Amino acid sequence: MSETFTDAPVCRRGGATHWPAMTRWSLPYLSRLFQEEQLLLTTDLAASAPVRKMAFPEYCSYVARSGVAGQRGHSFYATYFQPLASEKLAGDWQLPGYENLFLDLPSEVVTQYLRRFGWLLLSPRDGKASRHTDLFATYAWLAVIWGRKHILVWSPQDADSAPLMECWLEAGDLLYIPPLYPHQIVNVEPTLSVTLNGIRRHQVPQLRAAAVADYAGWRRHWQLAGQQSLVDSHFGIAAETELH
Ligand SMILES: O=C(O)CCC(=O)C(=O)O
Repeated sequence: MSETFTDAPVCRRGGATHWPAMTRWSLPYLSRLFQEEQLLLTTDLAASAPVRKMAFPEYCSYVARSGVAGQRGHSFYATYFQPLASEKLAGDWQLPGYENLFLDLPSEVVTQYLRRFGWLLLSPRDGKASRHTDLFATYAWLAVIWGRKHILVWSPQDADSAPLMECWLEAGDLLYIPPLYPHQIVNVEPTLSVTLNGIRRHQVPQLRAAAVADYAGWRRHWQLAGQQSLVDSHFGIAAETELH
């Protein structure tokens, strides 16, 4: 299903409540599933480099402890935990139906896309992403599985003014953030969410410009996945970079 919607931030209350993840993805369940995983932790998902490593089960206990009354100062946040392409989670979550041209790529590239543009975000209370815009001028959707987030979104044209949107996102809620809209997120409770970046047809020129402007970053992103030339041709980036 493809959904028409304007390029403005939109919160869809209860948009993900039907996902099996809502009842399945408890901390003990995920801890068992990813017990071999090592996470890189940062103190600000949007701004700081990783500061330490932690085994996934240990991080789950850390997240749980942060929710206990009187416990403060749990600010480590796991970066780049990207299991959306994982068979272990398949069927538990759904694409919300926003138009997304990455999904028109061949299936092996779509798998790499889900790995590189999809995140399972597991945050302790107070885990944060300071104000930022998302990579390569992509939009993002974000669904909360459990917990609560405080979110501010600014208009790109008016980024120095008051936020355009303030909302508290709760279990089952789904948020759409358009490309280049600055946003800031604080997890006010231990929170599990899923986010995926995508691109709509009319946004492709913005993606192309951003990818050409940071071609080294774009290349790193897709070279690791071994799919760079295919993705470049799909979005007309190959033609642009030949000109520059
Ligand atoms: O939800 C969060 O905690 C941060 C997510 C975010 O801002 C992003 O993935 O760009």
